[in-house]
Amino acid sequence: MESRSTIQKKSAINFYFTSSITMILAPSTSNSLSYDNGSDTSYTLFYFNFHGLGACLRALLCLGNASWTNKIQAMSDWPQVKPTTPFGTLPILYEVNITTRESIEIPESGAIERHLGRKFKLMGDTPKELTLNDVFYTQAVMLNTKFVAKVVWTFAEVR
Ligand SMILES: N[C@@H](CCC(=O)N[C@@H](CS)C(=O)NCC(=O)O)C(=O)O
Repeated sequence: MESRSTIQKKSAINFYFTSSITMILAPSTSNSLSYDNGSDTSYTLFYFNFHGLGACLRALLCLGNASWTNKIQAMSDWPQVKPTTPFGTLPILYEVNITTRESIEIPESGAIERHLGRKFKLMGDTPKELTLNDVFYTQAVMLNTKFVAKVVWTFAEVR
C-alpha cells in the first residue's frame, strides 16, 4: 500500500505530465489559434491564457482531432465579460454544426469533459469500461482538487 505522500507526489507528477502534453498539443497563451480537421462540427473553447481547467479540454480537442478555436480571455477585460457568461466563470465550450447551424453553449468543465468524451467515443464501449472510466475520472478530479488546494493556493511555508 502506497503512503499518502507518495500518492500525492504521483498525482502532482501526473498533473505536470498532463500539462506538459497539453503545452505541446495546444499552447494556452496563443491568441485564438484555430485547428481544422474538415469535419462538420466546429468548437470554440473559451478560457483564460493559462492551463488550469482548460488543459484537459484542450488536450481532448486535440486527441479528438476536432476543428476548434482556442479563444483566450484576457484578465484585463474579464470583469466586463463575466456577467455575459452563464455562471460567471470559464471555461465555456461553443459547439456549432456547420451544416445545420445548430449550436450549443456548454459551461462547467466537468460537463464539457464528459460531452467531448462522448462525442469522441472515449467513454468506453461496455458498462464495465464506462464504470472503470468513471472511477478513474472521479479519482483524477479528487486528486486535482486536493493538489490545487494544497499546492496551488497554499503558501510555500505551509505546504
Ligand atoms: N465549476 C466551474 C468552475 C470554473 C471556475 O472557477 N473557473 C475560474 C477559472 S479556473 C474562473 O472563471 N474564474 C474567474 C471568476 O470566477 O471570475 C467549472 O468547473 O467550470
